[in-house]
Amino acid sequence: MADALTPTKQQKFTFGLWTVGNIGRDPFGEPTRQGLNPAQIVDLLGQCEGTYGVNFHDNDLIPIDATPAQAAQIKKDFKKALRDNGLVVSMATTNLFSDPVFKDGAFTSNNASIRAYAVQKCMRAMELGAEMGAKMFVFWGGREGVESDATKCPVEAIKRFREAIDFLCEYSISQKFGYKFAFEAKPNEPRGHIYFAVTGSYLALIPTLAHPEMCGVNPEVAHEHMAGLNFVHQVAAALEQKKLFHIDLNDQEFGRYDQDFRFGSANPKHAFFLVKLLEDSGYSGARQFDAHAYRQSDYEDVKEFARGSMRTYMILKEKARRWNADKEIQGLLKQINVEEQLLSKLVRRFSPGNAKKLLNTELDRKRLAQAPLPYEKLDQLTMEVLMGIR
Ligand code: GCO
Ligand code: MN
Ligand code: MN
Repeated sequence: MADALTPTKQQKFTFGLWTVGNIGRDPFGEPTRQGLNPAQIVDLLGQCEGTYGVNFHDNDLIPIDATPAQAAQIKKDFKKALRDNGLVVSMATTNLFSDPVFKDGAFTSNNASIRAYAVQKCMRAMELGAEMGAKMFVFWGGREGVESDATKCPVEAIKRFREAIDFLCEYSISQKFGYKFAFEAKPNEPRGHIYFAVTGSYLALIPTLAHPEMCGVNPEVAHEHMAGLNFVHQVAAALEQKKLFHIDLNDQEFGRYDQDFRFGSANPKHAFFLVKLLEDSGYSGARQFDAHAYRQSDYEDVKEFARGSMRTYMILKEKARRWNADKEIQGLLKQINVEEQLLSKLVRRFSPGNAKKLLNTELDRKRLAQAPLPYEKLDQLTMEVLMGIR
């Protein structure tokens, strides 16, 4: 029976072909699951109620060395599976990291021909994505980095990256693809050091691009946690600049390798504040689960992974609703947000008159420091909402 915890299309929950299609390979071990083809992955997602869409890297759909006839057949089967399962393609991206040609980067490679090949590969991936209906294009520069700074100039790398993106923005406009670009940061893995290590790096780059209006970010929980950061604050920075175009939801223990755990499974408290932020802000983009099931899982369990990702989001959404409706919590929020109309007006905008008035205002720091801040109580009530007894 549908209730507040039943995932709906309204949340735009999506999965990459590479997520539920992950075969359980890791740097130390062989695959533990048989590979599924793209149409089979779409069928699997179709069995997970509430899924809205599916995303892909060019080569998740069409292998890099497929013949034109093979490509045509794969696309046909994939489109049929999308129709049969009522799913859309909400985002597309380019694999600029798997092939050996990208071993030292794509847009930032030291080799001009490799940089040109990377741009060309993106142009083709954009066309493929557009054919499938995607309007969002993600850039994750997995190989854009170094192991040693002896090997590449980090300033030059930024310039090369910008040049590629400016070119591709123009290409999208000229082809009328209607794409928005979303940049995804990660501090390391698979490179020792990756450029544009955190979402803030891209937020700083975007205003320097030729088409900043087309460009935003695709922050991922695990990536900012790998950098030891508070993910919620990174997302808030993007939201505040109207640059949250897409989001990758998963989870990650701090200080570990890139774990890609099921959303909310490692840090439910952070996940709660994230969902609350997304819901309170009215974020309307896709919510992609960029994670994969444990290596031990079979495909039945992979479905549980996908369903669990959406269900956890819905549960946290319901918790956020409860938190917002909780009278005691709201009372505390009122108490800690001390309003002072005249002073707020004074500091809202500089003028010589306001500056003078402010300098002449008596503000008693000892009295101000005494205002109570019952944050222990507020956090405990939050935890009680989260732990399910409130
Ligand atoms: C990772 C990344 C990728 C990207 C994907 C889409 O750590 O492997 O998160 O999964 O999200 O390449 O850009
Ligand atoms: Mn990742
Ligand atoms: Mn990701």
